[in-house]
Amino acid sequence: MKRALITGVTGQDASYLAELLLNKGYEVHGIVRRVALEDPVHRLWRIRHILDKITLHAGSLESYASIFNVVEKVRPDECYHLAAQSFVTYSFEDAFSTLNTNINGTLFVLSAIKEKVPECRFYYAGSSEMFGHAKTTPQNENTPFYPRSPYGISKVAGFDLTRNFRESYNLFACSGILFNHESPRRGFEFVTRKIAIGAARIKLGLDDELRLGNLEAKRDWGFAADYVKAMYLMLQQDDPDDYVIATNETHSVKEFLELAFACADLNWKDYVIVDKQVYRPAEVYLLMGDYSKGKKKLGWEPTVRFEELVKMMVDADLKNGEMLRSHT
Ligand code: G4F
Repeated sequence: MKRALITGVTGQDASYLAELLLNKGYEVHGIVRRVALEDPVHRLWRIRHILDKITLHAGSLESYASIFNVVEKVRPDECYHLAAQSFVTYSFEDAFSTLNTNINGTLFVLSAIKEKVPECRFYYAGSSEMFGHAKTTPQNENTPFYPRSPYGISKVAGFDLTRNFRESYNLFACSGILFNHESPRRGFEFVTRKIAIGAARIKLGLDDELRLGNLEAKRDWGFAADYVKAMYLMLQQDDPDDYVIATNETHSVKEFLELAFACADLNWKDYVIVDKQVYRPAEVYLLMGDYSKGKKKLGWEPTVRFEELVKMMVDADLKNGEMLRSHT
């Protein structure tokens, strides 16, 4: 039985990845912060349904010792490093902790693997935020990085560390350059979920407005459960490599908004307030990924497109009245 270790196991992607790996017969281990173990109702909701099938270990990306101990104990065949401070807005508010957690955390995981289980295959969660103010569209594996936030900068550093460990120590280390990927399990701070919940709360009479930032920004949005399949496939290849994972479509926040509110039979213009305070100090205006390398080498393709994704998210939140009432 293969053993997988997932950092950031309480997150959206990890919840889908853990399900996928369990279905494939893996023994699944996850690293979580101690605070999450102490508050399972709020912090483990995405993996509640599989808690009896996976093993959780307390650890922190801020402590090499804790990561080292878990890697030594689990001795994984595959490690999926998904943990990060992943909210771009927050990275402007606290660049120090974002850079510290994301860069050192990646270095700690890579170093522990190099020391204890150099044969372990390693996946790094890169991001389309690394392209930032890209000079060309669509972006592929050869597009130069131009990150526009401390988060994007931290992800470029993690990408470089991953490549460096591959080239220096012969680790089987891959980076997925994943474009935005969403689902009904998306965190509440990201724009897609904020819109889906906002539309549902307005529909149920719990709110009468929704405050958003830049509606003109364009993103390539896919379905998270599709994207974790690509992570898995990267670690099953003969050689380690880096891959763009995307849908090759781009849509504005405004398009998402229009469609989401229409799914709830609402007109967004009656409720949405554009608040300049929500704008970022530096915006990424346009992202669209060319996933042809992943399609050719991994045989990967997205199965859920934009309209279906928006509807899936809004429908899920409309059905979840109890959660909506407690959400502020
Ligand atoms: O949903 P977002 O916060 O996602 P963002 O910044 O693109 O980053 C996400 O995707 C990356 C992959 O490319 C990940 F690496 C990263 O960890 C994260 O998952 O914002 C999307 C767009 C931005 O242009 C933002 O300015 O929506 C715009 N926006 C407009 N109003 C808003 C809002 N974003 C948020 N979060 N909240 C708003 O009210």
